[in-house]
Amino acid sequence: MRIAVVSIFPEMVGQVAEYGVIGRAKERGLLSLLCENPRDYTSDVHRTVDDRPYGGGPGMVLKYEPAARAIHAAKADMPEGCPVVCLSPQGKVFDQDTARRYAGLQGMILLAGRYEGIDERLLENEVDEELSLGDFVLSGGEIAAMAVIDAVARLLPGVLGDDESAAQDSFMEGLLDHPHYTRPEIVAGQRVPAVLLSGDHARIARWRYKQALGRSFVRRPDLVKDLKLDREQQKLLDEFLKEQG
Ligand code: 9D3
Repeated sequence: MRIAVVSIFPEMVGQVAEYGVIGRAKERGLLSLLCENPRDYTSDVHRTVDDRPYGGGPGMVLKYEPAARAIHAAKADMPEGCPVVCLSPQGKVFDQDTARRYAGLQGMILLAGRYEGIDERLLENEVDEELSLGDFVLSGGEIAAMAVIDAVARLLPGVLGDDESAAQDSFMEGLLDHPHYTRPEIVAGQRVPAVLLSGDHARIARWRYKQALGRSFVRRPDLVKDLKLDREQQKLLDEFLKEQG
C-alpha cells in the first residue's frame, strides 16, 4: 500500500514513520510513504500557505492553491483512484472498521490541516472524506494522520507476526482486553490471580473472557449495549459484577 501525506510539517510524519510497526511495514516493502508540502507549491517570495479568514476572527486559514497543488502532485505519484482523506475535527470518528476499509485500498492521500481551518472550497473540490480522532482539540492533523497510518499498517498482511495477528482478534470481537500479569508473582503485596497459575487453560480462557466482558460493560457500556449476550455471556457478566461488588 502507498500512503501520501500532505502537510506543512512533512518532517514530523517522516520521523514517526521510521519506528515500530510503520517502520517495519516500510522495511518489508508492504507500505510506502510520500510527503508533499504545500509550501513547495507556493509562488510568492514568502512561500505563504495561510491567510486571514474572510469575515474576520482569530487564527489563519490554510490557502487553497498551494494545498490543491500538493494534492495533485501526490495523486500523480499514487495508484489511480486513491481517496483524499482530510483529518479534521468535523470528520466522522475514525474506527477499526474504517481502518480495515483503508487497508484494502491500493493507496490513500491524507491531508493534515493546520491553523484555524482549511479553505472550504478545498474540501468541496479535492477531499473525498473527513476523519476525526474524537472530541478533543489537536493543534493540527499530522498526529491524527500518523494514528491512521499506524492503525492501517498493522492490518496489512505480513506486517505483524503470527502472535500479534492472533492477538488482534480480541479487539475484533469488539471488547476491551482482559488484565495482564507477568513476573514476579507478588508485587506491592498483590498476588497474581490464582487461576492464571493453575495451568488449566479452559478456566484461564473463561476467566479472561469474563474480565473482558465485565470491564467492557463497566468502562465502555457503548461497546456492550448492542451485543446480544447469550446465556453463558450473561452468566459471566453477572459473576464479574458480583465479584467486583
Ligand atoms: C481551538 C480551535 N477550534 C476552535 C473551535 C477549532 C479547531 C481548529 C483546528 C480545532 C482543532 C484544529 C486542528 N485539529 C485537527 O486538525 C484535527 C483533529 C482534532 O483537533 N481533534 C480530533 N481529531 C482531529 S483530526 C484533525
